[in-house]
Formats: sequence, structure tokens, C-alpha cells
Amino acid sequence: MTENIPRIREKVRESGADALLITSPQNRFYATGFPSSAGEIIVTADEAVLYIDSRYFEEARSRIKTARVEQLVNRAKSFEVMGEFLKKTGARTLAVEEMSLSHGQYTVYEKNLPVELVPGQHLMSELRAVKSPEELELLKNAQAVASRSFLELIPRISRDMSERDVATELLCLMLRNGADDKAFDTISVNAEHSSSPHGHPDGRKLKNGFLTIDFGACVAGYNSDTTRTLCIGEPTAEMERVYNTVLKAQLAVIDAARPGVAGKDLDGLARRIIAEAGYDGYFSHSLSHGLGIDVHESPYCSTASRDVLCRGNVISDEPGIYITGKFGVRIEDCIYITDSGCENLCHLPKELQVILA
Ligand SMILES: [Mn+2]
Repeated sequence: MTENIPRIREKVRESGADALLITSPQNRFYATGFPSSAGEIIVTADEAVLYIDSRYFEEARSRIKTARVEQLVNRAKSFEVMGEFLKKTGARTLAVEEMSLSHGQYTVYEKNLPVELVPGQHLMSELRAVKSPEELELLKNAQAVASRSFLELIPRISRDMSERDVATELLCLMLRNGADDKAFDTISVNAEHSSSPHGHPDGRKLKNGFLTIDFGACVAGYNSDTTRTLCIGEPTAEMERVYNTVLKAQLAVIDAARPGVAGKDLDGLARRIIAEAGYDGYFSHSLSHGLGIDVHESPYCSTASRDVLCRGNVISDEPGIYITGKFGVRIEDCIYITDSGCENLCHLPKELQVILA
């Protein structure tokens, strides 16, 4: 796993920040390639120090090459050591992850460090939004595990199973195929329940209607995110019309996604296709989010988004139509933004697939 400390130091230098404090497990992992449940990293333009306790210290010191690793004994001592380091660098402000620190944690840092805390969340989210070639490989690998598992799942689905059974079976397949964990709780919703975009799978037996499955694998710290909507029994004309509308919007986004496109315009494109088919107002969530170490990260494509796509982004493309009391359809792939367009990370078929008819 790559250490991204050099990229972070460069970002700190470019932004003019005095120093950056990394506190979240995700950003710590991104920085060091080393998973840990605790620890803090201070990064300046010239150096980086990881403060970590005895549970991780030896392994961290032997594996991490781009940051100095210091063992921490207790909280009071850690503030003293971090404070001394900050003084030595001449830092007067410290950029922090203001969106993930609790109010309590923020207050403790503010009280115990000899610097002014300033917002720094955007530094890490901007960096993480642009994937390195190695990160792209990790994302493709997670997607491959999830896709293989889904293909193995389809012939195992039977009318004896519940939504929850489908989710459990898929999790077993993903773990057997090499996932370290699921990326998030699988959504498996059938018939009228499929009108809940993030419905919780229940214990009732499957019946005729759509079966929407939104699932992901986490492999080596990187996630996949995919949705397919299958049809149990033959679809009605309305079901086919809704499915094909969502598919048309989903494919149009793949055609349009490229560097320089605004997130809100991509969202608007899908929304317009759905509205023109007569389903204005039935696409009730945003089109897209970035994906990586977190399942939801920058950039975002929504009606309110101010993000503009650039090469290296990996984003979801997941329009849907949800008709309360009837059914819902969502189709989702994750795509990588290339120099001139995008590459779909997911190769699962998308035509309406009828099962158990
Ligand atoms: Mn998604």
C-alpha cells in the first residue's frame, strides 16, 4: 500500500497552511497505508510525524517510511510532545479535520495545543478525490470481487429466500471471493419495498416484482458500490418503461462524464431524462458520490454540487425512480474519469434480467 505522505506535504505547501493534523482513521490510512484505530499525524510542508500508542508502535515504525513515528505514552504527554513539535516548526495555525472531529475532541485540541485551529478538511478530501494508479487498481479489485459474487448470487436466488437471505448469501459469497468485509450493509428490497431507496432487508419471502440489490465489497481498505435491479417473474409494461428510463439516464451519464463537467450538470442530465419520461420528482436522491477508502467521499454530483469533475475521480452513477406503494428501480456503476471521458469499473450486464419466471 502506498504512503501518501509526500502528496499531503505537497498539498500543505501549495495551500500555504502552516501544518495539518490528521485524526480520522480513513485519512491516517490514506497517509500511511497502515490501518490503525488511534493515532495522530502532523504534516508540514517539510516533514511528517505520526504519534501512535504502544499497540501499533513497533509495526508502524517498521512499515512507515515517509513519516517519523513516535510512541505515545499518555494524553497529557502527547499534547506536550505535539506542542513542542509545532513550536519548533514555527506553525501558528493548525489545519484540522473539522468535519470528523467531535466538538469534544476539537475543544481538547484547542485547549492543549499552542496554535490556532483552522478548517483543513478540504485539503484531504481534495487529495483523496483524485485517485493514483495504485488506488485505481485497488478499486478495480474490490469491484471485481463484488461483481463475481453477484454473478454467483443470481442462480442461487429462490422464492424460498427473503430479502435478508439474499443479503446474507451475497455477503458470504463476497467474503469467500476475497473481500475483507462488506463496504456497507447490503440493500436488498423486493416488490413494493423497492420504492425505499435505502430500505432495510426484511424476513418475508421473495415475491413477483423488482428486486433491487445495492452492494459493495471492501478489499485492502478500498470499496466498491454497485446496484442492480432484477425482476422476479415477468415485468408489467410500466415496470419495463421505468426500468428502461433509469437505464437510459444511467447510460447518458456514462456518455457525458469527463473532466470539466460540473457535478450539478451531470445530475441535471439524468434528472431531465427521467422527468421527460414522465417521472419528474420520482428521482429523490442525488446522482453520484465519490468512492474510495470511504463509500461516500468527494466529489459529489447533486443539484447543489459545486464540484467539477477531473481526471482521476471515481464516482458512482446511480439514477433511480421510486414510486411509493408500487416499486422502485436503481442502476449503479462506479466510473473512473479519464483524460477524455470515463472508464466503467463495473462490467455486470444492465439489461432487465427476469429471474424465477
Ligand atoms: Mn452509491
